[in-house]
Amino acid sequence: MAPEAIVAELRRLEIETPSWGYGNSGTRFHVFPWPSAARTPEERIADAALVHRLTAACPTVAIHIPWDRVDDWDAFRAYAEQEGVRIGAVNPNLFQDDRYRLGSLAHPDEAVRRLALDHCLECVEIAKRVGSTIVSLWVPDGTNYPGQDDLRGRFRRLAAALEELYEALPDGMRLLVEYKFFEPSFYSTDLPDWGTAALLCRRLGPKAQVLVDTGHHPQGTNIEQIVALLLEGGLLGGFHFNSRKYADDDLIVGAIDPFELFRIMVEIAAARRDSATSETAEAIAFMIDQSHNVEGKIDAMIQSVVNIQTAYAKALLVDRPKLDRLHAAGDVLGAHRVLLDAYETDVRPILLQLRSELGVPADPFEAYRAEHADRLVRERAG
Ligand code: LRH
Ligand code: MN
Repeated sequence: MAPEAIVAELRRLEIETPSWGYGNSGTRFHVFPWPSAARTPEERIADAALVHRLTAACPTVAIHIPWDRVDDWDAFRAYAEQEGVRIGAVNPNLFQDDRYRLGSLAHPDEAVRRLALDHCLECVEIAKRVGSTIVSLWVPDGTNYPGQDDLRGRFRRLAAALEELYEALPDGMRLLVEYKFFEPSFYSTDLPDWGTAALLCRRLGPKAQVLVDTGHHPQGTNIEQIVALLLEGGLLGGFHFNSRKYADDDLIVGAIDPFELFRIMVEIAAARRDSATSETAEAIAFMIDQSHNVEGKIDAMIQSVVNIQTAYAKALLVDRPKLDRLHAAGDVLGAHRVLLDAYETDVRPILLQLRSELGVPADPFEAYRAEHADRLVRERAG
């Protein structure tokens, strides 16, 4: 693809940032406060809007309930739009209530399942109020010991709850189902992998699709193959981009394994060129889900956006016709080297062209540090 065509494709790449990525966050060991970290839903929106002003690539911000609960959703929506962003995916929270000890939607007790489902249904109502078209659901449920509960019984309870939630979705709204192979449960997880998520989404209907969080797989998992299969099945709804070395580390996307991120974006670029999968591939929600424990929040988010744009630009450079020819010829290394050629190409000139066309700083990371970092520390002191 020619550089100007790649710039045109990059202009269409919208990346949603997570409100929770702008606040102080940490591990169970400690939360290190960052002087300019956002403290309120409004400050988190303002920081997301600043990232959008500096990159022109992040027009929406995901919210998490109750972390971002406000009294007046109309005013909150208006504030976001006045700041230049829209509210994106609404994320229910099924992991921070004492009553969820044995689970939420899969809990043995009907009353607790009702409580959890009512929270998810409230998130559908919030999505309607703020103009969001996505409810992004991670179900943390599971067990810690063999025999603790009936694994098929838990699945049936989860499926029944999701059916009721699905019925509440208005047209035009999607339910993204996020899987994770372990944590906070350490023996079984009721929604552990893409297969279980796909099974549930097929049962629910076309408004339900699978969300791939890149930190939610066992070591060694071929995530780009999962992405390819979900695209082939019309089931890939979105991503929670981050990276990890060990477990669900939620580090900056592309920081640990940029070649993996490139391979994922290669599958997306290919699917967008294929009429059999382009509709699904065009509707993918590219969302970031990270926790910035020892670094600045806004500059970390900007670096994440740059890493995703870089990986996608390299993916768009893959010489498809040559690759198809070498696939047909069975030229193993010839085909492999077509990907290497693209991956090893410096796309920074293309990204500079993109930013000049979009009227944003040539280096948004440095622009943030030079023009905003100290101001925010002063404004948020005390
Ligand atoms: C779970 C998860 C989920 C969010 C949470 C912040 O690990 O990825 O997407 O709700 O992180
Ligand atoms: Mn996630």
